[in-house]
Amino acid sequence: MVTFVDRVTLHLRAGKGGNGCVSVRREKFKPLAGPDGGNGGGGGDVVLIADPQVTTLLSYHHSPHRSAGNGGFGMGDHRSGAEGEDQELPVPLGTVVKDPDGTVLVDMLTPGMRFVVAPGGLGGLGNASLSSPKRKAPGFALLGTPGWEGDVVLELKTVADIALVGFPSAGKSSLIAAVSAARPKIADYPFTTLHPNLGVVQSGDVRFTIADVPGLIEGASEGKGLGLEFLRHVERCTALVHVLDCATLDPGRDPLSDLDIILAELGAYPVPEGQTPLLERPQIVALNKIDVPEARELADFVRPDLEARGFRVFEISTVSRAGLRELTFALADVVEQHRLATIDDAPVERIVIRPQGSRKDFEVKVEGGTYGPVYRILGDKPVKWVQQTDFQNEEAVGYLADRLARLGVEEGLFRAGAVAGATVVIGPGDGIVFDWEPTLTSAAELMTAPRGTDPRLVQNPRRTSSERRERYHERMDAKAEARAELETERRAARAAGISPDGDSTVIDDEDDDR
Ligand SMILES: Nc1nc2c(ncn2[C@@H]2O[C@H](COP(=O)(O)OP(=O)(O)OP(=O)(O)O)[C@@H](O)[C@H]2O)c(=O)[nH]1
Ligand SMILES: [Mg+2]
Repeated sequence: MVTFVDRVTLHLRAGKGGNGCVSVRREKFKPLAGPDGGNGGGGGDVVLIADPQVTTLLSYHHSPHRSAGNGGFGMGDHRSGAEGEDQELPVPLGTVVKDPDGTVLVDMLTPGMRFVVAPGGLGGLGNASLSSPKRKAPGFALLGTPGWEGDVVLELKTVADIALVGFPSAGKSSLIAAVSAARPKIADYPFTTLHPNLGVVQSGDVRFTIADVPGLIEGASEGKGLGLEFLRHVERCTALVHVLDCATLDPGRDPLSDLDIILAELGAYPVPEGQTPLLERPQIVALNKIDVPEARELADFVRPDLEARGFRVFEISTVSRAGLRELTFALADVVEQHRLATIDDAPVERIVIRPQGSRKDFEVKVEGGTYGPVYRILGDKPVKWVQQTDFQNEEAVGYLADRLARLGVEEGLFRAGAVAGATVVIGPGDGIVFDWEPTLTSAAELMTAPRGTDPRLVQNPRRTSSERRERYHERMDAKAEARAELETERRAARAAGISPDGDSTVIDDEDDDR
């Protein structure tokens, strides 16, 4: 089985950002001279670069896992962590980058064009950067966030002005070899060409590119032969050349019926939206192999028919080079015309940025769970902030609560109907789960507490005065109840004529009340 390397799936991992540092400066007579923890370095990006020197995706086929370097940790004395090293991946011109769902992310058309396909994570801020007039010595730093991780699909679409189409062994590769410096494989068995060849033709002062595609046969649109898969390489061509074999000895084949079959197959090829269908582009017929006498006769015979159908017809031989000059001049003309016509609406470089999620900062989604509703907070910022939080450090958790509150998450939860104790999840999937405690909103800056702690997270063992009052009332009610019970018992005993021997407690109790 032959492997075609014009489509690969890359597994990418950008670098993780380095963690920020918690450090306090010490001086001889000033042991706590302010925070000096440096920031973590950013994670390296994975960058695609359109490189004219690269012609295949072969290297990515062999090693599809690529990753960029992690950022270094921040250090004391305001030293920042090192930036993670970028991973630069050169790709051929005409590479289309898609996400696994098939959405086009970018078209690498201009030489030198760079596209950050997997952005690195952010470095975490150190406690020096986190300090503010209100929070003079933070006892925490932010963690670095993970870099982008996922798959993208690279698809190579050869960018050629002219595409050669035709049956296997019609002489397409021979024609490229005859008019350009390209040296594709040529042989007299079908399907010699397994992936497109590209040649550059200089005709007068016009320079254009010409590509062949593997031979087409009847039923190619249903996958026969090599199928129509390779036609995506000619999607962007200006014009098509039908190379017709006039010297074939196959019974039942002649240039006219060959052309009809190819036309039917090309008509079945769906071009991407916004592009001209293949059959509506300029088409030229090249009757090949006229160095063979019978072929020349046949060519002369079918020529009027083809011209009557509106095709420009050239009789050529790639062996004797007959008719090649005329053909290349005609092709140069078509390309030139097309270039002049499209000069105004030159393709604007369109870079589709990776979908950024929702436009709003965050959204609250209510989901049903086994133990009541789950409130899911989705949004780039909250998810990023959670990634930056060191959950071992209460002060850092308090800082997260403040940031969420400032973004309006508390309010959003209220509006979604959340009550205290509700289950809240931040981020997609399992995310970070916690029980909602609305009191966390109050500003941390107003409280004083040792570094690394946040008083709002400490469970206070002392009862509040309202709690104490409640307890007192409860006790009093219970007492009154017990007294009423004893009273009824005593009455019952008296009525039954039993001497009130064991009544001392009741008497005591009455004494107490007086
Ligand atoms: N006599 C003669 N033979 C030719 C001419 N052009 C090509 N051939 C022969 O035809 C055969 C097929 O040529 P290729 O150029 O490989 O044909 P192709 O269209 O690229 O074929 P596939 O790649 O299989 O689709 C080879 O044996 C060539 O030598 C020509 O002008 N005259
Ligand atoms: Mg070929």
